[in-house]
Amino acid sequence: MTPTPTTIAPLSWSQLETLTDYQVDTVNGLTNAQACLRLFGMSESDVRVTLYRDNHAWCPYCQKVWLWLEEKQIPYRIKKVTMFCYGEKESWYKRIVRSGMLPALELDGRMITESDDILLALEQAFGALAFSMEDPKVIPLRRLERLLFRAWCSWLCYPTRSSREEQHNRDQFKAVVAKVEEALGSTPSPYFLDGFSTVDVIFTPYVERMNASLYYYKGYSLREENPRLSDWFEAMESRPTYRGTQSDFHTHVHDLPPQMGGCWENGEPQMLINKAKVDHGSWFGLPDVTYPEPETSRKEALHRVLKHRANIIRVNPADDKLFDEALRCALTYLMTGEVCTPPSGSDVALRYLRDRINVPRDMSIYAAKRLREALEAIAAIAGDNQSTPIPFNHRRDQNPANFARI
Ligand SMILES: N[C@@H](CCC(=O)N[C@@H](CS)C(=O)NCC(=O)O)C(=O)O
Repeated sequence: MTPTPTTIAPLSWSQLETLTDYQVDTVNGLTNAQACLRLFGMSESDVRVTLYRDNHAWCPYCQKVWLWLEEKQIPYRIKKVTMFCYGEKESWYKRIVRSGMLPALELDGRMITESDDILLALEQAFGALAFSMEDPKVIPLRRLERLLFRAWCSWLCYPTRSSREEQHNRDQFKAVVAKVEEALGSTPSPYFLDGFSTVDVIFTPYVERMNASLYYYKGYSLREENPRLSDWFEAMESRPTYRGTQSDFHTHVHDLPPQMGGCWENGEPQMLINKAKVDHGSWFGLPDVTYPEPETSRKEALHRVLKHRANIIRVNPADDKLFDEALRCALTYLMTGEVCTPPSGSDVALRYLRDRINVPRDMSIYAAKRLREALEAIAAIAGDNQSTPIPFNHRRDQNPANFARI
């Protein structure tokens, strides 16, 4: 709903600064995407590990290793690298990993690539995460995860010539999901084995991406249609480690196409409804998150925008002065609920930013929802023009070179 505009002036940047005291201890606090060093209360001399992961905190194989390290509380450094579809790969990284592939991990000076090999090496050095990757209980579940991955790709990433083919791919995927439901139901815990373990870490990245992409491109809600997976997601969301790595629907559905070589919409009525919700809101109530919203979400969103505001304004296609004022209108609304009229023509600029908030790279899931909501509410006063579409073959509109490496 469009709020009724008033004539109040937007707050100044210095007034906005007084409205947030949001702070996180990136080094010793909860799991977060901004950290470059994680110590868990230990000292820097205890660090034996460096994780090389993508700048966007999006790469699924990186998320697997990241989550494992956070769960085991292994002190580590993080070095962030650009993925090909976002910009130029850093030459220093290509010198250590020629393919440029992520993740990579340095353990006691030894470089390791391939996420499974990384987890095996970490297990050897620090012990297993409840069960070893090679435990006879774990191996069939690892195979099941790959089976699910392949069924998902077959449905999502190839165009179909008929509705029969589409139905066939959907049925194939759902048949594997039934096996996952059975595996989850075979223990009393909501996790795959008796308690949380490495198996849950292995399933997390792609099940999260499946939930988002099938909702948006196929009108199928993995999390809502499968009771065991629903309980599993809820159990995962009870863990601050997972919450810190968790992305949202908007980020995933627009990051996946260049990575996967395309994602294909089926055009069905439910799909069209879901797509409109993810792209245009309301972002609350989407099945990408179910834990309650933290009280700090608005303050977090404001804090993150303030920190990067010069670059946010610079990369926006609109005139800097116009966007500066429009952005302050949106932030004033975010923090006070007061509605100010944005400059005319700023609808496109506000929606450009709305469509480029990346979770968890920029902020956590609820902070992003609040910020998108405020940007859209103020944009709607200025007009109904949409921003330049998000590219499908690359995401160089998100080139990290435009932002400080923090
Ligand atoms: N089998 C590898 C796969 C890793 C992988 O595919 N990484 C992708 C990102 S998800 C990558 O680094 N691509 C190069 C790039 O995008 O820059 C593993 O398990 O680590």
